[in-house]
Amino acid sequence: MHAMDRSDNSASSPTPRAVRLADYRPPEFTTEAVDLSFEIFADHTTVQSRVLYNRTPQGKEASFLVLDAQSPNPAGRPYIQSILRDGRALSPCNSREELQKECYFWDEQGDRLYFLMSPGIDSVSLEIHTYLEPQHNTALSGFYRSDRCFVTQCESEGFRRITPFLDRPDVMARYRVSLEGPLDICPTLIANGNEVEKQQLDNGRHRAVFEDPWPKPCYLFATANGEFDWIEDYFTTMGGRKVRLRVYTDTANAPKGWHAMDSLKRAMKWDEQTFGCEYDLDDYGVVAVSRFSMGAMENKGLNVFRDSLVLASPETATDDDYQNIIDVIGHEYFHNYSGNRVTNRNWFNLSLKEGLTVNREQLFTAFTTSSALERISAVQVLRRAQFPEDDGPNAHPVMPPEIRAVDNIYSATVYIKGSEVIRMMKTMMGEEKFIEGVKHYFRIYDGQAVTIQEFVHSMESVSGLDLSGQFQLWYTQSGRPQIKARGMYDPQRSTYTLEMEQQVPATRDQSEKKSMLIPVQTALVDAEGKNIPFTLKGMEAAEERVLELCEENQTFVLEGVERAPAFHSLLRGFSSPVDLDPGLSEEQLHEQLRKDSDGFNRWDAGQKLALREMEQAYRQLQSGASAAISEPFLESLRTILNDPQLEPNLKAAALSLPGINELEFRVKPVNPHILVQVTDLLRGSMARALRSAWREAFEWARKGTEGPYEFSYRQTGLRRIKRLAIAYLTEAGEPDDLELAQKLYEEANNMSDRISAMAALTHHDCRQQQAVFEDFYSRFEADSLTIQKYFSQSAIARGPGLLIRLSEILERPAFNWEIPGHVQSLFRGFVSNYRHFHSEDGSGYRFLAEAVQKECRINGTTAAGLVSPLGRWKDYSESHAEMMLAQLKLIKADLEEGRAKGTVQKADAAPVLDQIDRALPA
Ligand code: HT7
Ligand code: ZN
Repeated sequence: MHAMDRSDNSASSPTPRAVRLADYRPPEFTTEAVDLSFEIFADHTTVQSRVLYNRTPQGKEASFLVLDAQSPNPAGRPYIQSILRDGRALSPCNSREELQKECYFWDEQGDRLYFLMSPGIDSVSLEIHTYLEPQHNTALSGFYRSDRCFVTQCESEGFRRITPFLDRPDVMARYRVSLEGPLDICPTLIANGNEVEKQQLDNGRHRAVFEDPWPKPCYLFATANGEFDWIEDYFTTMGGRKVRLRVYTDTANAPKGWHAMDSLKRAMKWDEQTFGCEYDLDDYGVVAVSRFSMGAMENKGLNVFRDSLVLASPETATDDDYQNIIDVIGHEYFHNYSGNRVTNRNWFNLSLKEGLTVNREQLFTAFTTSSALERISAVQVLRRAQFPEDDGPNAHPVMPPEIRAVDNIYSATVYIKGSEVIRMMKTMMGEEKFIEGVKHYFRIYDGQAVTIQEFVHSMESVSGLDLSGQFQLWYTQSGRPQIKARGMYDPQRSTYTLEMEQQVPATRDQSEKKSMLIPVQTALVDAEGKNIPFTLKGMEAAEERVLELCEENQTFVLEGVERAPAFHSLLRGFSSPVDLDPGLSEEQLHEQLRKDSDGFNRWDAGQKLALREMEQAYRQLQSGASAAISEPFLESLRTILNDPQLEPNLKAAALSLPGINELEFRVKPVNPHILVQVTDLLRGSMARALRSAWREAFEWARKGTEGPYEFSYRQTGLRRIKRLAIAYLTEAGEPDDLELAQKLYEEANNMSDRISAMAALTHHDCRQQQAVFEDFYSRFEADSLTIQKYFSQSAIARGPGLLIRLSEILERPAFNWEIPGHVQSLFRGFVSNYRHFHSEDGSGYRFLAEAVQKECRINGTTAAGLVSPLGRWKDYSESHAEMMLAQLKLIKADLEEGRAKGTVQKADAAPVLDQIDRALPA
């Protein structure tokens, strides 16, 4: 977001203007070394930065040195206290035109700080003193207070809120950081790199100095200071370096960090063995804090995490929490190469580090669970989080061509679809070449800030593939191809002709689309579930091949097909992020569900059948007819549930229904009331028809998990079955079943079972529900992390009176609007609750809009994460659409007024207004 003119971002236009990738220019000035001194006090912190800036060849003509500078203080003392230029104090002036060598101009609306640089002056040394109020920095960007510690979050543009600087990832420097603070409230002082000095001072203060030998962009700078507990362990790298590992927590929770510690050691080993990546410092710190806007941050050698992604004990964390910790600890660790050693040149290329790191994380997850389960879970997330982006106002390519609010590019498209694009490369070149390509990329671009092009070139150079032309569209074209297939067997010729058609629908950001290169992993399967070998264009016979669909209509003739396939199995393992109509009959899909040798496609056949049932029911109800779920579909589910061979995690996945957005996509404009009826119908039918099977499954899973809690693949799978079973058993609200759920809660020795019971009971207004929820609240009221589960389980309740109940929860002392996890757990649960969020009187929309307005005055990143469901108003039937749109307009008007009055910070309003402006009619 730099080297591009933002001078027309004024107070009268609170919505930021776009900056464009096409306008990117390399920096005109740079620096090699940054010297920072923090002086921490209970109610404020001062920072002194000393930097020598040098002209670059691109800055030959530049008349100004322009630094990024944004005040983090909502009110109170000025951010910039004083500036010395080459040792001489400067005074402020009022415009760029007035600038002299002896003064500086701070354009506070544009967040830029100007210095005059006459021709012939090629370097300047600046010493800048800033004043910070971390306890008031609720945006949690820059240097802020989280409970008993002071911590930083600099990605993507937080460093400018600590000190004015060239806050862009292509300026990389070495950091020396001095930290001084009071021993009582900051007994621990840490920053990236190695501690090189430590000393006790007078007045109960102490000081520590850190040097990071690795040049880094400022978004990777971190410091954490406060009252920490920690656990410690060591990892010896493949090169023999002994690395001290520490997990810091800001409460008395240190023992809950051991699962994170184990996960870290596994990730370090795995990255050495898989990609040859060896850790490169003597220390690695993971700091868990309660206040954090996103999941975690990969600062060099000093990661900062939201507490939920570090702390775990059987009593407070579910199996999903345990798995998330493995995944995110891995993700942040893998950034040490994909992001830190090789970083992105600008934020348009964010997917360079995030897509690749998600991809590496997914490989690690598969290693810690199973390939089939990992793939199913990844595609569930893609379909539920990324596909709606394609279909809505936030549609953008993996490499966005413009950015209005940088917070909004941390999207499912950049992260998850970015990973899918890399996965397609792997599918086409094979695993061995893929690993070689990634290693080559790390080696060639080590220490540099590069673009997606450089990654793609690395993959081309090892594989010989041409990824430059049509394949490149995966980075520049938004949206998702729709594929239709048709297969015909010719027994005379022993050929199977596959006709495929692709169409890329227009998205809100791009109307014209080109055909894409789509790798379709293909097999032909016989009635026994065996792959039938085939040849293609004279190549050797194979049981499975990647067909490259490039044209709008393309025919593939598979030869040497010795027997008639029962069905074709396309897009195996979900080889491309597309929508596929495989052109199979219902019977064939049932057969595929039972027999496909590809675990992913077996699962997906079930999803396709479920969607057909749901769509059919929707259309029937829409036309005023009654609807029912078909017996063959329920029979298939029964077979799955009773299958003693099926691994429990995969069984649970096969019994899980597609996300509601997948149905929405097919029936737009959506009547949410009918959607609720469809989901009620499906759940009710599955509960009734499979009742005895659910009972047996519950008992079987209960027995299989008796004894002490174990976070193992098997046990996790069994608890997933237990969770589904208790939900379906209690569906009708029969007293005996509600008792069973209460018993599950009361006898549980782990949080997963407790949550399963709560998720089942939350919908029923009964004494069992009251007992369980009251017990949970009183146990965890004072535990800011665990109580979030109470908020989310309360918010998903289907019964009446929900808004009164949630409003009452929002008033309780346990709920804190300043903790993003609190806000997200309650409101994310609420927007998934269609009955109430889309209630006919619009009260659900109002409830959310009021929360967005409130949160925008606290933390804009969190507020922006809440607003997107309203932004999809166009997808809904007229009366709902109007009410949603009205709320968007109200939020916008309120924020503009807040900006004008100074009650809403510009940085907080920007990501919300950006989302609203995209969503409003042109
Ligand atoms: N790279 C990290 C991004 C991140 C972030 C961005 C904006 C605002 C707050 C943030 N906290 C962390 C997360 C990651 O590892 O992908
Ligand atoms: Zn990341």
